[in-house]
Amino acid sequence: MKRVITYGTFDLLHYGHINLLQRAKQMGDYLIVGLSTDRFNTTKNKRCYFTYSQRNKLLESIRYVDLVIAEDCWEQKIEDIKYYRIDFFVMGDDWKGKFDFLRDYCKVIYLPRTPEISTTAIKIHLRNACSNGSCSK
Ligand code: C2G
Repeated sequence: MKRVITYGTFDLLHYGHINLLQRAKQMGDYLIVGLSTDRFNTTKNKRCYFTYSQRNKLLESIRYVDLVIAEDCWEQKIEDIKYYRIDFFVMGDDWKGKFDFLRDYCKVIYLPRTPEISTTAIKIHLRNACSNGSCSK
């Protein structure tokens, strides 16, 4: 059984996230997602719309995802890879090079991001729509 892991915040879940998770799962047979906790997100300077438990619920509903674990710090990845006997570490290529040190423990793969969508873009679009009165309340 080939085991894959990826990490992220996955706030305001969108099809760019799903594209990543789908391709990550295709690398093997079992996909683990390290989901950033609310506390860890503050260190990433990310303010989430959904809480950890809400984001966890969404991720666990995705058929590509087999297990969700908490990502609470940058330093846990090596231990996670050892503990879960990971074969592939997969991230979007906005992280290209940042996790090459994990090559000592498993294969590291960076996949092309889905370019036109992001959680930040969604927030900006909605903020602009609401400020010019075009969002229905
Ligand atoms: N992603 C993507 N295409 C997008 C948006 C995101 O492929 N349009 C990918 C990212 O490259 C990442 C994953 O989806 O691999 C999750 O993205 P985020 O939730 O933004 O995660 P991030 O804040 O980058 O946290 O330790 C790693 C960090 O936790 C990653």
